[in-house]
Amino acid sequence: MEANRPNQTAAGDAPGQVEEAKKATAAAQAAKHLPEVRLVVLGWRWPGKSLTANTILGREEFHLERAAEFCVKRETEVQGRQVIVVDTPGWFSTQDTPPSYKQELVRGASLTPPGPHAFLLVIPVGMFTEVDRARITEHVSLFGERVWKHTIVVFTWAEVLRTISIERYIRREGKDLQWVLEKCKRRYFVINNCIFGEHPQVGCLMERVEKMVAQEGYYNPEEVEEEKKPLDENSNPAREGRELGARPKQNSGLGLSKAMEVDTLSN
Ligand SMILES: Nc1nc2c(ncn2[C@@H]2O[C@H](COP(=O)(O)OP(=O)(O)O)[C@@H](O)[C@H]2O)c(=O)[nH]1
Ligand SMILES: [Mg+2]
Repeated sequence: MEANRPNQTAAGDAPGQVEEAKKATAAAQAAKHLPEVRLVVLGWRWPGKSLTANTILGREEFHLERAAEFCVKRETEVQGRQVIVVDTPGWFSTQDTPPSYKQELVRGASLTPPGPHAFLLVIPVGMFTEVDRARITEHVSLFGERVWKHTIVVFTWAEVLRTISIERYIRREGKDLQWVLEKCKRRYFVINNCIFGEHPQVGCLMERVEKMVAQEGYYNPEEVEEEKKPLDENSNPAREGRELGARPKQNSGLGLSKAMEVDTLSN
């Protein structure tokens, strides 16, 4: 199985792509070996966020538990770099995420000052639906639109692909998954969570992060908060009225049926 396959999209079909490829090459050359790499792991529940975080750290630092409620930060030295990983509780695949969980998710980005170098959006290889795309958009957007510039999709459960290449899987899976990848400028990485300890895949992932940082810098949560402020202030006068208007909806049949939904695995 080819488990470790950093994004190498074919370039050269269109002038735009050539430019992109040139920029990527320049960034790769300029990419600096970061002495410290700060990562936040995102995704819905159970696709392998905690296990991926363990694979990266090369140690069993994070518990594999379905009911995680809080972000957990761990760090260790990996191949000459100090790597800090924040594991997040994740969102429910189909059920509404309670506001407290969303707050906790956002808090994850502030645990690695001055801000994460990368968000790793963990997606298990398998069926990817329109709902998955909507849930990802909803939750990733909690970090502001600019978060996409700092996000790499990390595919887990890649062993199920057997002989199918990841590129073919992405093509076959269709527009929803492709949309997510486009949002991340087609940055993706296939991790093999069956391999533990010394292995080139972690170094390759770190290089992918360094390349992205050379292109995009790191994610600064304070800047995002600043961006949000004027909106919050402007929306204050209307807030009370809107909340009142929204109240009956919370008791509607739809709200109830959603509240009764159980979290189901997406694949
Ligand atoms: N075979 C296989 N199992 C995985 C992989 N990633 C995660 N798992 C398993 O899936 C389950 C959920 O993983 P976990 O990391 O706790 O998911 P989280 O809720 O996203 O943190 C655990 O039993 C893991 O051992 C993978 O890439 N391959
Ligand atoms: Mg977990």
